[in-house]
Amino acid sequence: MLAFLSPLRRGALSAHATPLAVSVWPSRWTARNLQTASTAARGTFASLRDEDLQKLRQILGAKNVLTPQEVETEELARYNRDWMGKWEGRSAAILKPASTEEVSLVLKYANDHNLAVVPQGGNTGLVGGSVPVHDELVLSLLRMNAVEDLDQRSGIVTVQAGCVLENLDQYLAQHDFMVPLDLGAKGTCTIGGNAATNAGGLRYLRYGSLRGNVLGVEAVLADGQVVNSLSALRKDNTGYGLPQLFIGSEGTLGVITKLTILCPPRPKAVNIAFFACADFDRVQRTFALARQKLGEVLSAVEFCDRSAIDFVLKREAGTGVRDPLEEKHPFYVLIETSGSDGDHDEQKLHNFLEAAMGEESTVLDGVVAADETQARAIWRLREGVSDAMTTAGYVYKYDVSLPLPRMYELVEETRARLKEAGVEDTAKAAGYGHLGDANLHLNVTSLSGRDDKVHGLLEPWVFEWVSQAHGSISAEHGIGQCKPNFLHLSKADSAIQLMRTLKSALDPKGILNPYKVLA
Ligand code: FAD
Ligand code: 2HG
Ligand code: ZN
Repeated sequence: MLAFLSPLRRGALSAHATPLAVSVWPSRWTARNLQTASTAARGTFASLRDEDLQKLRQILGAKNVLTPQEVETEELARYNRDWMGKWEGRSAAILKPASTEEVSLVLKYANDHNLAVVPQGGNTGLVGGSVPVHDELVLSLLRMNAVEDLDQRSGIVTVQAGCVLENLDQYLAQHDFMVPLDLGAKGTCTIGGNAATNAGGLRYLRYGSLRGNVLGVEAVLADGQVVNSLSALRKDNTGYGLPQLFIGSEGTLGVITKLTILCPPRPKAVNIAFFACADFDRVQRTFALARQKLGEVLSAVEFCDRSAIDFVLKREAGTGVRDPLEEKHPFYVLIETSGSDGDHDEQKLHNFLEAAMGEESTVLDGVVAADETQARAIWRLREGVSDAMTTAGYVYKYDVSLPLPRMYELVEETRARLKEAGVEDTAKAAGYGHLGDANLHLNVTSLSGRDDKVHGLLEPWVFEWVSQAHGSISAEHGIGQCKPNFLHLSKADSAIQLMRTLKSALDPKGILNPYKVLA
């Protein structure tokens, strides 16, 4: 960590940072918050019968099959309700396999008997993809959580799908490697869920997409067939790239049971800095300058507006997380560098700061973390926004890619729209996200709970706005049950048609995660 960086102040952050991971299951669910049921009518799937239950218990062992009749409501809710408390299904049974073979037997049985199944990892998804819409069986991968192998030379790890991201990262840390992915839900989400959603996260700028880092996938198809595409090779052009089929497919094409991932060496020197900017133009210029001056050591560039920070400060009041800067500012940029040589990285950061605060004048104020506690507290300001805006009321979340210069326009226009409709006092909009990837998270929290008027103001307007700006209506969270009706705004009809062809080839009866992605 940097010891001192003139002319920035340092050390203003609390020494009592809270842990980063969203590892505690939230208890904020109320019926008031639940979304009206999905518009998708129940498919012509069979309903679970006693003899099905008996067979599933034979396969998995009695205690690994939970039914509503036998389990506490709250225990069941963990599988039936999404993390935000927006969508809730009524699963006929929760199934907990411990091996690929058990997944295969369960799916074969479900397919033969026309029972619909929702694959589930940590259930932290933000588009309702991980919970049943009606009475689908939930197939929880959480018991399949072992790290099977790590090649210490190449950094290629073989891991079961239900391994929690943070646990995998901690395992790799013991061997000086890291997962090329980090996100606020790391304490709960699973690596299989991450691959199934092609999660982006906080280090995408440096390490790129899981589509590049996942080398191989073992998956079970709807009919129980196990597809072994578990390559541990960096280069392999033997025909179609089958692992890619499953990455980002949100559980609709197969159940991922194992993965091989290329992991980078853990950086020895990490620096975190937090800057204030006067406007979004300067935010962009700070990013451009960071790329220029920090080059290969730049590992994350995130941003938040003041409204987002206010939500975090309110939520974290009393935990020790506080505003590290003396004055309030309209925008904040978080910059992380990671490298192998601390002196070299510090020099680069110093050069960047001189330019940003001197000749280029892109930042107004800032701090550089002096130790790991301060670094965590700075990260908390950014990672805490999602949770803070979710717990403050009923949240409408939009996760979009846009051309960088237009990214914040959407937030401004949203605010203007809410104001014009006279709801700006109760519907609060904030913009934050992965600046380095031009990925905006627009969150609108209705402080008084679910509000159909606000919903009507936001949708389809936001999606259409993004489409007209040549952006994507889902940068990283996926489509789930939330956005199938808007998919056409970001995908050509011909592409959607090919997706349907793939779906019916791999899952002809449509038992895997019905009502999701393709409606
Ligand atoms: P789940 O939520 O259980 O499932 C997600 C989808 O994947 C579902 O469609 C499910 O059917 C499918 N699925 C799960 N496991 C499997 C499997 N083994 N095989 C096949 N399909 C499967 N996302 C980002 O991209 N970037 C972020 O920065 C980010 N930050 C977040 C911060 C917070 C606080 C929260 C709550 C969420 C965040 N997310 C983020 C969203 C979420 O964490 C990711 O989508 C994550 O990858 C989901 O993993 P999971 O194990 O919880 O999957
Ligand atoms: C993040 O980057 C996550 O913090 C969550 O992707 C974003 O909750 C959201 O809208
Ligand atoms: Zn994100």
